[in-house]
Amino acid sequence: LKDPIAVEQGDASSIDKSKSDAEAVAVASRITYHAEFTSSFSPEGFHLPKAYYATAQSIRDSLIINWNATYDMYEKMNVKQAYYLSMEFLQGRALLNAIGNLELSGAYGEALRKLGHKLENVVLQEPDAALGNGGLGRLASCFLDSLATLNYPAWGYGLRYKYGLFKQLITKEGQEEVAENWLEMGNPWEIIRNDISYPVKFYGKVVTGSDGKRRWIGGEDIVAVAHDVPIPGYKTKTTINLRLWSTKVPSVDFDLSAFNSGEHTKACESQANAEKICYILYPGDDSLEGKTLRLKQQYTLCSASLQDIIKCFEKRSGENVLWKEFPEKVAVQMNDTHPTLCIPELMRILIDLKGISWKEAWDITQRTVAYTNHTVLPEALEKWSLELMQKLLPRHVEIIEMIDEELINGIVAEFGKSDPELLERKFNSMRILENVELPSSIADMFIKPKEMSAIDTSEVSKVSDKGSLADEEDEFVGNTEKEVDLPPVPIPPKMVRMANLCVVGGHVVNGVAEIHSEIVKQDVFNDFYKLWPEKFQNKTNGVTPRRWIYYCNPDLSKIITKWTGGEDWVLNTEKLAELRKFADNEDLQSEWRAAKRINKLKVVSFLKEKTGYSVSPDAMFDIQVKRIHEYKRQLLNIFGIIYRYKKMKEMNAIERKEKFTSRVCIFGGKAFATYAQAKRIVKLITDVGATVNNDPDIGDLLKVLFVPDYNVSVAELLIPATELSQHISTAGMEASGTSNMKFSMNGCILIGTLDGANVEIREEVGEDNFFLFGAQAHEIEGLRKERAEGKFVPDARFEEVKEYVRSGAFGPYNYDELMASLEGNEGFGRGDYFLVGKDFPSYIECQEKVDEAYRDQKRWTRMSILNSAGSYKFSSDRTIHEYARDIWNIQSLELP
Ligand code: GL9
Repeated sequence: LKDPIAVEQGDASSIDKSKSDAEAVAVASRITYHAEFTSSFSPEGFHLPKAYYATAQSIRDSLIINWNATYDMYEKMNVKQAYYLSMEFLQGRALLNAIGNLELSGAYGEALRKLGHKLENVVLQEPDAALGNGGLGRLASCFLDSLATLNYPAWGYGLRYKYGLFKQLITKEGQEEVAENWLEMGNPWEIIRNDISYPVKFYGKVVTGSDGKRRWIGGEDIVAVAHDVPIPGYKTKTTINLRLWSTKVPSVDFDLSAFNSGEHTKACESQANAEKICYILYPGDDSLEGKTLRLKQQYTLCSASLQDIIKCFEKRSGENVLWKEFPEKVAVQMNDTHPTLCIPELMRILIDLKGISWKEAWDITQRTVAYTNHTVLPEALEKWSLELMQKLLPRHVEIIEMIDEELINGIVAEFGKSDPELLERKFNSMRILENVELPSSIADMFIKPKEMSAIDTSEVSKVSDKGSLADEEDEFVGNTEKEVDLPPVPIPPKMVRMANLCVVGGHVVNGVAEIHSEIVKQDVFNDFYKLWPEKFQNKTNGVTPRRWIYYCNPDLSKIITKWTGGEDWVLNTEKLAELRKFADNEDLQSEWRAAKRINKLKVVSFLKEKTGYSVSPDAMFDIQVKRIHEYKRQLLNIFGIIYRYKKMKEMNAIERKEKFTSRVCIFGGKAFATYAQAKRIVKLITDVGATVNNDPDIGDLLKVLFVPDYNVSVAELLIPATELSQHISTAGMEASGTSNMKFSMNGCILIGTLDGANVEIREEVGEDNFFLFGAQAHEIEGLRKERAEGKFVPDARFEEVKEYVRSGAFGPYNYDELMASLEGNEGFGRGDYFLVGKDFPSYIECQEKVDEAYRDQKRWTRMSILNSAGSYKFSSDRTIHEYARDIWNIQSLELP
């Protein structure tokens, strides 16, 4: 394989060359091996899809070697490991990342060239792994990258959804959803571990055995099977595991006799029932069936992962398993409340299956698990119907009831019994069970003598023993019928508050940006915070600089490497700060602008392909990409655009050009399929685009585009090309945001409110390099009140925009319901809960400042450089170091 002449001559560069040639030849032969023997394509040809699968499989071989070595070492050294449990992992594509992390880009590029393909085309064949929805899922994936890169012993655990997040089509009607069959052609990254599977039970009942122990028996059994995805670190051998569960029935469950007697569908029913658990992420939950399925998903994740973690702990412990040492070997992180069932599940396994006392099990559980809160939106703080949970997970409900009772006793012990009103307030905010009677010893304190005689308490407890809401309602109506004067009062449903269970059961609760963590302490969980202040922490989010600068923006990366004196910034982002010295340097500035232009040109062709519209690369690229949600206020953005358009129309051509800089306004993001208001916002954006983009008066001065099917790969393309990036949520509502970090790293300037991580980004990049507007978090409550009392007078410009939309300027669609959300409280009215009207004037005034800054390209480039330079704090490496040190207590350990 070596060139003998070059070796003989001993010329260093030819030796290098022959070495890399040899490497490329070796890689090519591995690729052709997989193309022939392991790819699932017919033998003829070596087309792009086949090239992708064979290339991925060849690199997977290298990953498997490193991955085995990684976990062998962890097992031998018996180190503490962190387990990150998440319903979502938004991995995106893996090929370029894997090749780059193994430092094989040159060899793979050359090998594929020899085989007739370009690496950059091959990587585009990979479908995005979209097992997530938004920031929370992408954060989990960034964390895995940092964990591997920093050599922390860790695992990711999730579900292997058969269909990824839906594919979004933009049609004349607005958003339409179609299933994303990402596994259709097979997934070259995963390895099915048929030998690693665990039983998971639903329904059934709990009985007390002859030994006095509670046993959960009967019900429906399924099996969770492990699918492993190797996650390589950057420039390290450490390769960690993302273990995803799929579900099936135990093989004995196939009803052979039904099948043979012709009842084919019936025979396959239980299989379909088990498999559907892992069909999609967040199945619609309006129906009871939908709710049940979601709860089954959550329990499957928790149960299978914990059984796996425990089995591994037992194996490492050998003969002598010391359960109290479990928290010294295992840290479980619950990514939001979706994996809350880890708490009762760990308790159940320890008590019922391992014979540990309640007290010790509770101590172990609390020291093992920790909880990250990702949102303060009340509708997102999960609650489950107690009735449903009781049916599906009867033993877990017993355990939750015990935890709730201990909590009640703890609260009474803390505050005494002298002030029942105070106690009642505490119970209302802190109890895990909502609308559930207090234990009688405590309940007596709250029932005044008159009520005592009116309510037959024995009756109430009998009703709840039946555990059926329907029964209860009947019973209640029966009771009230005696009270002729009183209309029947509906009984509020009994619920389990998952976030409260997380706070009680975990040893740490963390928010994801400083302002958010403060809100968590001062507002959402204030009573808990006052009781256990030491539990609460902040861990400001971060994103991996590998995917989000180095791989997605190669032109900018080269410039950063040149001006900071090496590639070490990819691992030590603090180095980015060195760019500050050169912010005004003309050479850097012109290189910087040239890189941005190359990225913009790529987006110009992408937009043409995806939307049919041609845009000018000379216009400012102004982008808002994120899930569509009222609190994120895409509506404020499009209202600003409509206002701009209207003003343009009122001017003559010369005035227009003088007053406004050209902009390409790009939107992207998915609306949850059942979120009607968000879908109307998508429709409005596309309607405005259709009018503005075809208006000959406007030309290149303004274009409005909605990029369909926003996902990780689209983000990798758009972010490097962006100049202005919008993060304009109602203050206090965006927990952190993570795309704001990605944009800032790539030299985009943010326009935003003081919300989430914007606050810290602005601090780091400097006030002059951030376009700030809008009300602040502490003002929001007062403003809403003012609005509700009719004291708020909206700005005339805001009213003008609403009128313009209503006038039909953007087509015949009826926007009444969308507009009503900005008004009153009747009908569809939501009283402008998200304060679009309030922030509108300061938003459009701020946008004028943006125009002015952009006209001065030197100033703009300086701002852009200072954004990249100031973004180093937002590497997920920093975040992961903090989790490792402050929450998990794990040590970095590199393979020799
Ligand atoms: C989110 C927050 O809304 C974001 O502000 C935050 O950056 C991320 C990660 O911490 O978490 N919380 C949340 O529920 N989602 C977030 O993005 N939702 C989805 O990902 C769907």
